[in-house]
Amino acid sequence: MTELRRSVCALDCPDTCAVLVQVEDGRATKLMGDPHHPVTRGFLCAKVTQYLEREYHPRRLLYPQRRVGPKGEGRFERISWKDAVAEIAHRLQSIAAEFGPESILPYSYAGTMGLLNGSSMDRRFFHRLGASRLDRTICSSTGTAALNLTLGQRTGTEPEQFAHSRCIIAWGASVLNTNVHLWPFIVEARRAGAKLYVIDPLPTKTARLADVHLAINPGSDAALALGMMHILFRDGLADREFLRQHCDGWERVEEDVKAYTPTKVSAWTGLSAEQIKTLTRDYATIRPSIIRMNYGIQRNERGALACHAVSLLPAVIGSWKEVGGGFQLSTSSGFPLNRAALERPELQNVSPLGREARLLNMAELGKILAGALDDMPLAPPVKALVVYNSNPGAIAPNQNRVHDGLRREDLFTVVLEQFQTDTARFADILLPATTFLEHTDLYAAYGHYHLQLARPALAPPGECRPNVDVFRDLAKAMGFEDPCFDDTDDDLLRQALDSPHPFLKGITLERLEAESSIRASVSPEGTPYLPHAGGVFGTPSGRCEFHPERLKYVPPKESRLGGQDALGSYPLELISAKMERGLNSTFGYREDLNAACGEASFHPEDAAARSIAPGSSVRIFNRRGSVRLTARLDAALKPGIVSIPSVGWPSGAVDGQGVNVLTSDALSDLGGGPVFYSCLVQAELAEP
Ligand SMILES: Nc1nc2c(c(=O)[nH]1)N[C@H]1C(S)=C(S)[C@@H](COP(=O)(O)OP(=O)(O)OC[C@H]3O[C@@H](n4cnc5c(=O)[nH]c(N)nc54)[C@H](O)[C@@H]3O)O[C@H]1N2
Ligand SMILES: Nc1nc2c(c(=O)[nH]1)N[C@H]1C(S)=C(S)[C@@H](COP(=O)(O)OP(=O)(O)OC[C@H]3O[C@@H](n4cnc5c(=O)[nH]c(N)nc54)[C@H](O)[C@@H]3O)O[C@H]1N2
Ligand SMILES: [Mo]
Repeated sequence: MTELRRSVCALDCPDTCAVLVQVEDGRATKLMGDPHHPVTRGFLCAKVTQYLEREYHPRRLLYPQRRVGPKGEGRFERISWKDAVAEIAHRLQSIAAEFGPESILPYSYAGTMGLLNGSSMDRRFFHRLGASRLDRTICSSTGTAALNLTLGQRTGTEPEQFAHSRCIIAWGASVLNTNVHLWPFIVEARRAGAKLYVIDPLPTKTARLADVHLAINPGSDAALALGMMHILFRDGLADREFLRQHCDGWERVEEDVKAYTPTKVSAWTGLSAEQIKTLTRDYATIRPSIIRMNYGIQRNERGALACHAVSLLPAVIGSWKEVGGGFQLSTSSGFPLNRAALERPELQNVSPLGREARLLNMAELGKILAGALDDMPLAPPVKALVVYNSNPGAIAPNQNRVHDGLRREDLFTVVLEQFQTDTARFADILLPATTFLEHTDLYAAYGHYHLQLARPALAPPGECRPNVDVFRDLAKAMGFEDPCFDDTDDDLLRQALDSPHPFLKGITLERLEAESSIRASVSPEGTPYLPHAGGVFGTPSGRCEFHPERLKYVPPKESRLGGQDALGSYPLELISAKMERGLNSTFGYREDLNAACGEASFHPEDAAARSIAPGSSVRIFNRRGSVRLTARLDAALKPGIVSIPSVGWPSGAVDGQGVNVLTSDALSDLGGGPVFYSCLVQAELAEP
């Protein structure tokens, strides 16, 4: 018997697709995009179309296991859930008693974007325990901090409106790789004559299909945005009425940007003065115009400055007023769910700590495990690490330092996973987790405004269990008696939906059950959402805020522009951006994917200077580490830049070294985010 079941893709992606699962005799045979969903529109991306291969993969983890043999070797023996839970509870209790509960650190990110399995029972558990809190910065915290400066919230133009745009700027956004469900709306706009600009140092697939590709120097976007403001104010292209009515601080910025002449900006960005002028005129005069900025722009030392500067442009030209105008980085603020009810931060008060626990930045995991943050000893040291929904052994910066930490014999590590990743290999106890097709969850989105519910479409294989169940059991085993540890999945769903905010008005579990996807009430039914048309902003002043004291461009230290002393030794800039067929490290069990991550692209000039030919084995290195890869040549690449797709599994690389051995664990200019794309390296032919 064949039937179609509904699910929602849980992968960390702006699109959060409505998925149809074709099930024959209990086994899924095909995944499809729901044709009725307004953003999914009947298709899935290259990765999720093939997700069933992952779902039924012979290397899925099926049973709880305990480490045998040395840490990191990846040898385990099967144990029962009962023993696993008892052992974890016992170890955490004794570590908390000896070193204090803050010596325990949870480490999780968005392996699933589901709210239940991502941030509910787990948070309750760690709050009640008094464990260190994790500052979840690895992806977007720099951009979030910048949007909070400008807009005071994360709202942006909905994807459906891009069809009405006539000038579209994809700024640090590789739409076809990372946000492919926006593309059909862009195609629709282009059919009606829209012009597409791509501002990206790399010649991505999206850039190659654009009307204009501006291959900007990494980390110089703020200079470009300030240069655009210079021209907009100078040439009478600014919407002074919008600025006067709805914005603060712009008068000083108008003065300050007089210094950002096209000639000066040209030197920083590597774009010609003519390109900068044409871009600016088109942006101001071909209307409606819109900016799709993605998080690629903020993974550098000047990321927040860039996001702040670019996110001001729609206010300068008044494009927030137009359907198909404005800006999108994130739509997260469209879902003001009751997260406090899900996470229960007040449980910290009844923990042995009796107060809010310290906050540790996940982008600094290597330093944390080494026991020192910026050379200040960490007290108490971290003695236990509980990892779920994340693979820091592959994705965290300065990987050698991270692996040194994970290898520590005195660190008790628990990993909840679907596969034996490069983090799981270091586990003391390894627990098998369900996939999104196998558990209940609720999904907000960061690239559209539709809230979705998924019930299990498939039975879990072996003894796989949802994170919610595991943390519920651990709470019991630790003797936590608060009734919130008895909450069922449906209790959690109802608590999350219990929000007084008008955006969620009328969205109940019953309605979600029946409709599975419901648009948040961000605007009246059938009308487009113009988040800032009326000049309402979530900032302290309630206005769009220009911060003149921050809007001063200086190139990143670790960049060719930064002129750092290292330049002599490390003259190439590495960008390890997302790949089409991967989703961070989630598909790293695939050999073809690791092979793709084992290729570095060079401009032919940079290759020739090093006697590198296509197919050469090369060593790419800096002070932090070294990787061995196969060279590719790409004449469309900007000279001075090396591109390596991210992120493979280090254990799947020819030399066991992932790209993140090269990346820095310095932090961005605001929000404590990582700086993956501020990375200088050198390359040479490898010994055969
Ligand atoms: N297929 C696929 N989809 C994904 C992911 C994936 O791994 N694969 N990852 C998901 C996740 S976690 C996220 S956060 C989103 C991210 O989605 P994006 O932000 O779109 O992804 P990135 O590849 O990090 O960056 C986008 C582009 O920014 C460019 N870039 C790098 N530095 C600069 C700079 O200084 N200035 C400018 N203007 N551009 C720069 C990169 O070359 C890249 O092409 O995508 C999600 N979707
Ligand atoms: N060099 C470089 N490094 C990067 C980036 C880059 O662009 N370049 N991007 C950065 C960014 S933007 C991000 S967001 C991070 C992403 O880093 P992570 O958040 O660590 O994402 P993934 O690598 O996809 O790993 C997610 C893991 O969660 C597991 N998982 C999925 N669902 C569940 C579940 O329900 N339960 C449990 N227990 N496990 C589950 C998956 O099997 C997978 O191994 O990487 C960062 N690292
Ligand atoms: Mo991300």
